[in-house]
Amino acid sequence: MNATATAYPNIALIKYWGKQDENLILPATPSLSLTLDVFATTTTVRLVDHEFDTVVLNGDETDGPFAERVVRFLDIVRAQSRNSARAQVITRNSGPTAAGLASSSSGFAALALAASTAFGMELSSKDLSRLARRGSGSACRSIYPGLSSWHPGSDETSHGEHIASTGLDLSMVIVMVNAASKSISSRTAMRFTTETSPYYAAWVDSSQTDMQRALDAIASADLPALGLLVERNALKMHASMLAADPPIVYLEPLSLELVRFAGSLRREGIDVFATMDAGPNVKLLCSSQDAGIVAEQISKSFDIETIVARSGPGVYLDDSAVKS
Ligand code: 2P0
Repeated sequence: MNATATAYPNIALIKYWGKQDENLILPATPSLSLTLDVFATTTTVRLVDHEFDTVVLNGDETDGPFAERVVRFLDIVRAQSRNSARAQVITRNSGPTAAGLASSSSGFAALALAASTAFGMELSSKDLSRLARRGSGSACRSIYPGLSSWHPGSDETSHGEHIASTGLDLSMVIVMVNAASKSISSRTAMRFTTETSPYYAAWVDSSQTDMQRALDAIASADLPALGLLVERNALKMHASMLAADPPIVYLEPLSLELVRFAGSLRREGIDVFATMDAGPNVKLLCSSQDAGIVAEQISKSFDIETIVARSGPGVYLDDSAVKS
């Protein structure tokens, strides 16, 4: 069978940074994210009569670390489906790859749905999320539209969950500080932080409280309360990385300038809050109503590209491309 699936990246509001189990990809902390409506990944999986899997990323056949991760993921799908066929995987990111813009979340969510379907499985959202988690932890949240959470637990219980929408209509203004691929993968950086940062235990500890407070702020549709938690949670994650050995410095001077700029917009009455992932790019969380003003204010003060992202859909099959 062939199957094609599309998924969108999610950006964490409360971050996943650190694992309890590297092999099963079980997180040390709870996390919360917004799936976006930009930078989709579309992936086709085709079962083939060959001895090897092949991987085509953005038009080029590849056999580097990304392809190795895809093959390891296909091994999990083969074991679950009891089907030993090899596959051709053709995947395309419409946004930058590995630039801290969550390409692995959309990538492994799309691959989980395309591969499980091509290998003959029909998984529930929960089981699809558990499978996507094995490819990349954050991918388990891109199964769902809009807001979703992910809790630590066992292989059975650790999966994404959709959070019903409340009165909040959230957007993110993505500020492209640098679209180049990161110099150190988030997986390796996470491991260095876990193993060497003296602040890691404090990070894990405070994540529990941040998560509960963020869920409460969402339930009461309180954007300022949510936003302040989001900004501080990101800075705490980066503080834990900065203290690792070797230090992990994803942020650039402009990233920090943009954090300050969000603060100055707040003083002018706009509810906008910065968050940064494993890269220098800054995402500004705000209401959808304010997203245009925020993007305009950035363009006036900085010579830099912005992209307005709204709440996006969960992973879906492109039925027209599914063939027996
Ligand atoms: C997140 N990030 O919650 C956090 C915040 C980056 C910073 O999830 O090792 O690519 O494949 O499970 O999912 C990036 O890590 O790591 C990430 P693996 P992943 O979105």
